[in-house]
Amino acid sequence: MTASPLRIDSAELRLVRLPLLTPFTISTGTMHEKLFPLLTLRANGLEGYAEGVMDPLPDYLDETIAGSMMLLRDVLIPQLMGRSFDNPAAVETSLAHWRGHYMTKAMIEMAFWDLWAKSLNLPLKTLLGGERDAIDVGVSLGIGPIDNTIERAQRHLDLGYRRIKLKIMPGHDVKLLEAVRQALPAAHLTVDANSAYTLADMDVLTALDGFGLDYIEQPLTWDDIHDHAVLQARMKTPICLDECIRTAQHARKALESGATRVINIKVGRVGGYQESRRIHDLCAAWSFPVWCGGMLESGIGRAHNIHLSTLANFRKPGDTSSSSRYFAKDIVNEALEAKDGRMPVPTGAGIGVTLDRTFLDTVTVATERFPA
Ligand code: OSB
Ligand code: MG
Repeated sequence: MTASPLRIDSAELRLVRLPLLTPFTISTGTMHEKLFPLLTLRANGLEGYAEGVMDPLPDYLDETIAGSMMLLRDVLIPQLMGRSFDNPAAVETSLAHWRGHYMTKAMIEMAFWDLWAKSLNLPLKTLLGGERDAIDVGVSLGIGPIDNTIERAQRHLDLGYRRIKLKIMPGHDVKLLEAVRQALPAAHLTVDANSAYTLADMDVLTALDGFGLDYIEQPLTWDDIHDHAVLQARMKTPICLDECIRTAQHARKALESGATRVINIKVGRVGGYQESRRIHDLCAAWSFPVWCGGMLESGIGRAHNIHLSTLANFRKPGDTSSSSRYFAKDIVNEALEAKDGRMPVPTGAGIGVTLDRTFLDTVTVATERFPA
């Protein structure tokens, strides 16, 4: 395949607000709506799309929507205008000078991959080296009353979802798991604490070993790999890192120190597909699996997550469940719906989904165009 360079001639940055069908509660707080920046890059009459996974406030990780949009508007997008890139690696190199801001840089890298795949008239998964036509998915269930959580877990297992992830926090952990495990003895269960515990909670954390969990996701502080290594040495259940892993270097240190045995890769969290593939390959070399997490994305981010999940070492079900679980209406025309716990990979060029522009306009809070 021979690709010609793509010259970025214009861009659009929107802030989009989609109401959530049900509020989503994790240890750090409750989300009532999905607010996100949506980036369009244009070249050769084609458009590439990506959405940002940062929250309004720095409560999951340290990036924010306001900070991200400032950086995109004032620095990153103006630097792209009129420039030609041979491939995604050249885009990544052009962003390498800037420290941190992995979610913000991911938006540009991901939108370029979509554009590049469209210019070659290929599905993104093909360019990434993915094989599958559908991916295994589970669901992530927010914090709620125990009875209601069991009912939701049962309903999603009945729909065929391959694994149930329960959000936990201090005071909402061992009792929850006793009840859920009793009701669902054979289910693939995991928990995600979003950094709510410390090593002072060792008794509660080691008690989680008794519930046959596939793994325990990000129990400790968001940027503390070392303490996860201390904890893993005391637990049988594999630790899965999410927040701690922003780069392949973080992944290497976590693997070498014994802090993790499975990694949740979110392409929007780690700066894009190239860093995602490095983390994926590194885990494969250690014979540890990865899986694809989610951030309640719209159809744009959801389609990106699906393509990433086609790589071979995504060996555990991801969080990319049906769009209709989150939104009454999505901003893409194509349905992204799982059947029997399998999410089909969109087959069109690029990410394979198109914007419903009429609906998108009704949920757009602000739009900026480049050049202005
Ligand atoms: O830790 O994986 C997480 C949602 C918001 C913030 C953090 C996380 C999540 C989820 C939801 O678990 C996954 C999804 O359904 O998209
Ligand atoms: Mg998580």
